[in-house]
Amino acid sequence: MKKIKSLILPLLLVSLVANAQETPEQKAARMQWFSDAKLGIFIHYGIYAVNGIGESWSFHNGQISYENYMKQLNGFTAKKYDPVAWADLIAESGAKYTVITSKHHDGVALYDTKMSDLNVVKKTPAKRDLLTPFYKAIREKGLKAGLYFSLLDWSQPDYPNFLKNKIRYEYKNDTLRWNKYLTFMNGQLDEIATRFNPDLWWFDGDWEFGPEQWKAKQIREKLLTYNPNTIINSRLQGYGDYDTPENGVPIYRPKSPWWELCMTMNDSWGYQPTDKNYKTPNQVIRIFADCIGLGGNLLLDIGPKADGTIPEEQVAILKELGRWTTKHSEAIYGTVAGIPREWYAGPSTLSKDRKKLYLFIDSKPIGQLVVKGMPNKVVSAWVVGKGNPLNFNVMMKPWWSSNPGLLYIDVPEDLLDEQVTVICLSLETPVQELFGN
Ligand code: H79
Repeated sequence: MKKIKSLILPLLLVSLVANAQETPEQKAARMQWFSDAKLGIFIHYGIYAVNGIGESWSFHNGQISYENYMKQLNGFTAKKYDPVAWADLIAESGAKYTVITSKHHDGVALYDTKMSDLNVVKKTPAKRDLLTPFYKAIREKGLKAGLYFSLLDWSQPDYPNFLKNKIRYEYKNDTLRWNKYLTFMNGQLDEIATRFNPDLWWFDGDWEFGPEQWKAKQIREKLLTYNPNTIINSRLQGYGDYDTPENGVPIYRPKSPWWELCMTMNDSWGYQPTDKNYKTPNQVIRIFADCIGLGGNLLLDIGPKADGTIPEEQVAILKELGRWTTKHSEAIYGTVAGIPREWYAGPSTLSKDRKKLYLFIDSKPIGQLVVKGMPNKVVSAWVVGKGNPLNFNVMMKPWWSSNPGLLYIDVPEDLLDEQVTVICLSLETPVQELFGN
């Protein structure tokens, strides 16, 4: 008994400390890398790439039978999978973190889970754990590593839901069986936490049950006990750290100070060769500017092929994004949300000391740029990534008026970027925090 007590007590203490209510300052410190990172790359890699069909949803919604969906296991080779090349490309894009599917709703784990045979090591010709070498490569690059994990598992025999019109059992009629599922799921969470120690947990599929059923609070406490610095997305029934709008660009600033838009490059999360509806690099970059201008991050998705190669359209977008983020890095990383659109009709960011204002010019200007209503005096202006000084003048500011007037800035056409030009205004005083950023 004494022995057991001596084991349990330290564990209890550690968990109490980890779960003690965080102060806002402590939370801000935990979230700091995420706030500064701005760009992440999401990876949906799974057996759905074999036929190039919808990830998990295709069988759930009856577009393909479960049996035929699972036949894709036999074609998942990962033959040309090169995690170092993936990490290089992700770093080149300017992303500071990545989130990869450890297991989608179809239940196929990308690592050698001991909780079930349904994993790429046991059930596919890939025959190996694909996550470990990727995590190694990502961390060697100094990037943060996140993991996507589906709470729901439509393949697990003890999970109540299966197909859209076919359930295994009614949850409330068999809580014993549900608890078996929770044991299984928590077993996988324990494996992932101890094996990979993610910097970020990206949950999905929480909508099928409520916080009490998932025991969401306990999940959160457990993950923070494993790693007090980890970050959890919002899809844990109210127990996450930041908001995750999906495929919808916010127009107004979201309420949460931390948020991340997850977005597909075409209309698919996984590899679907028939889906050629790709956003152009220009569209992606402008959406990215919109996100960071509103204080958020962009988690941009790629869907590798079953052999592990990344489709060329996706590579092209990442490379052009990389050119642009490298050139404009000072306007991106470590910044905060910019000034309101009433002041400047485009996205903008501010340096942390709020004395450098970055204006994103996301279409070709006719005449001068104009900033209206900003009381801070401009000391100098230049083109980011080039350094050319810019002329500017203030009009309509009578000496007796408190109206800041109109600030006009010349932006010569030959200085424009092919995608989005960024100019920096160095200010005499910091922009006031009027908008909660
Ligand atoms: O992994 C990708 C998608 O497979 C997965 N999340 C991204 C990152 C995803 N797809 N859809 N969803 C998540 C949300 C789905 C919501 C719905 Fe519903 C499920 C719409 C209809 C069924 C929830 C339940 C909302 C309405 C009912």
